[in-house]
This record gives sequence, structure tokens and C-alpha cells, in this order.
Amino acid sequence: MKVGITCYPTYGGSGAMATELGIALARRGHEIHFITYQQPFRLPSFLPGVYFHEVDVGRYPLFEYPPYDLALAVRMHEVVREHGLDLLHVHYAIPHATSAWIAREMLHETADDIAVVTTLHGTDITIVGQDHSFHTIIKFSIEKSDRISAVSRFLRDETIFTFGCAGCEVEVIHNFIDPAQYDRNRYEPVLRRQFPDRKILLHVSNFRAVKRVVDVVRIFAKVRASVPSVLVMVGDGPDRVEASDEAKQLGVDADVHFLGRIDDVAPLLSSGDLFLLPSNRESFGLSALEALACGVPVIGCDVGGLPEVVRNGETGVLLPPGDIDGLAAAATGILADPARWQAMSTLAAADARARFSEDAIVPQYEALYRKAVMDRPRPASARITVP
Ligand code: GMT
Repeated sequence: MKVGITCYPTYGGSGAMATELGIALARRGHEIHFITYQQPFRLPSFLPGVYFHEVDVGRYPLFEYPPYDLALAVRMHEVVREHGLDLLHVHYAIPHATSAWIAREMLHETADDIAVVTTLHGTDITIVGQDHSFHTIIKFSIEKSDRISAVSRFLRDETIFTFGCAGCEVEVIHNFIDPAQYDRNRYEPVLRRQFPDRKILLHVSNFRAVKRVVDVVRIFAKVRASVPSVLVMVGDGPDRVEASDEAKQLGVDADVHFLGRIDDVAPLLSSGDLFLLPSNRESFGLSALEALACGVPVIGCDVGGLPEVVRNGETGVLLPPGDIDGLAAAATGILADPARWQAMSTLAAADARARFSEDAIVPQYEALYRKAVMDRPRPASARITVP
């Protein structure tokens, strides 16, 4: 098929997943067109079958808020017509699903058409969707999509609870990893060489409030009191300064390393002993899945979709958000028992491969695409190039 993909191209799980999906689909013979305001951060500069179309918003002085959603709709409309796309797959409802709907309405003026699939990732429903100013437009845009998917059962239920969405069928398609890339045995243990004789705790995120990065530091400080260890923080965002201040306050700053944003996290994860993700809520927790696939047990919170990813007590430990003592005790217990750590690490890598590998998940999107295209009246369905 010829598929247009729109996502947030900067750091974040939804953009990462959309990009990995596009790459995987291109490997399976589809033609993929990314339509975004910037090259997605995980997209290599050249890949056969993958094209990038930049959305230019312009900077007219009258616009205090440049109308990105309209510029995106116009670019979608152009790309669909120029390249004969079969389908637009938008990741994150707002504003992408709305722009796709506008583009489709414009296409109808020339008797053209396009199928639209919307994938919900989490904060588009759990935070943005509950803000009254966006509620109606998100509900409308979701309902106008031909097919909707959510990255966890939790998010599907939350979507139906929040929006009602009469008659909406929300299909659960979990996020996935490429098992060849997220493989502990594939990389030199770079961090282990840098920190010999220490346990390595890792956190990767966009450092937004929902991630509770200050808790990450507090948990680490308690672990470090009994286990020689370092904390490696990957990413950046609004709460980085607060986390760094907390490390100083607790006297552990010499052992907390902020590496900033890094595109390819697999080599770092492969050096890790534990991954900390004590978020208030994760609709899925892609970073946790990537850690598990690299054989790193996860210490996190038993909320949202994370319990669908981490097997509590087997591939990690999940406790209520804010239970710093409990999370630190769980981490210390695993690190102090090498046999238990090894069993968890082995099961984590195996379970991630068994349930969330690219080969198992990507065909679910292909099936969703087929249904979306077949749902629409001809001539759109007649344009399918790959059944
Ligand atoms: O976590 C964020 O703030 C970013 C957000 C995004 O759009 O990138 O992440 C959401 O989508 C990811 C990919 O599906 C999920 O793994 C994250 O759990 C989800 N974040 C939240 O639900 C907070």
C-alpha cells in the first residue's frame, strides 16, 4: 500500500513508534510517506521506499499561533494527490486526526478520497482529551476516522470512557520492538566499562511532570545507600533541572549522569541493570518495553498500560506511584540477588520478544489498513496496490 504517516517528529514514544512502524512497513514492501514538520528523529536520511514531506507553517507576523493543523491538512492533500496514497495513518489524535479529516474533505471536492486510521498513544486522550477546550474536536476527529487503534487495553477503555464514541471500535495494537536492535548481546557494554563494579540504573524519557523524574532520583538515592550504583538519565525536558537539584540536595549528584537526548538508546539499555519508570501514568511505556527487550528488569508503577507490558514480580516490579520506599526496596532486593536478577533479565528479553516483536505486531496494522480501505466506497478501494 501507499501510506502517509503523520506523527510528532521530535522526542517521544508516539513519534518513535510511528517512525519504527513506517520503517518496518517499508521493509515489507509498502511505500511510506512521512508528512511532518521535521524529519522524525528516528528516521535515517535515506531508506528505500520511505519519503519525507516537510510541512511548512510559514511565519506571517499576524499569526501569533501559526495554523499548523491547516498547513498539515494542505500538505496531506497535496501528497495524497501527487503520490496516489491509499491511506493516511495519523499518530496522536490532536491535531493530526483533525487535519486528516480536513484533507479528506478537500479531496472530495475533486472526487478523490483517502482512508484515515488514527492511533491513540496516551496523553492525547488522558490529558489533552480531558481538557474541555479540546474534548469536542478530539471526539469528532476520532469518530470520523475509518479505523482507530490504541496502544493498550487501558487506553482503549479510557478512550471509550472519556469520549463515549458511539459505535467506535477501538482496536488494541500494542507497541513493538525490533528484536535484532534491542538485543543485549549485540552491543559492547559501554556504560559497564565506564562504571566498573557499580550497578547501572537507567531512566529514559522526555522529563515531563507525568514521568516523576524527581522520584527517579529519590529512588536511586535510597538504592545507592546500600548498593554501589550509578543513575544514567537519558532525555531532556521541563523537569530536568528539578531532578538535577534533587540529586545535589540528596548528595548523590556525582553518581547521577544526565546524558541529554540520544536517538539510539539500545546500546545504553544493554549495559543496564535496572530501568526506572515511576510515572503517574503510562498508556503503554515504550521505553520500558525497549529496556525489557534488552534484558533490563523494570521498576515502575502499576498504573495505565504498564501492567500490560511488565509482568509484575517476573520481569519487574510495579507499585503505586509515589511509593518511593517500596520501589527502592524492590530495586535493592533484585540487585542484591544475582540469581533473581538473571532470571528476571532472561525472562524480560524472552517475554518482550514473544509478545511485542515487530513481526507479530506490524501485520496487525496491515490488517487494520486493509479494513480501513475496504470500508470506504470505491474508487478508493480500487487503488490498493498490495492486498
Ligand atoms: O509520554 C509522553 O509524554 C509522550 C507520549 C508521546 O506521544 O510520545 O507517550 C505516549 O505514547 C507512547 C507511545 O505509544 C507510550 O509508550 C507512552 O506510555 C505514552 N505516554 C503516556 O501515556 C504518559
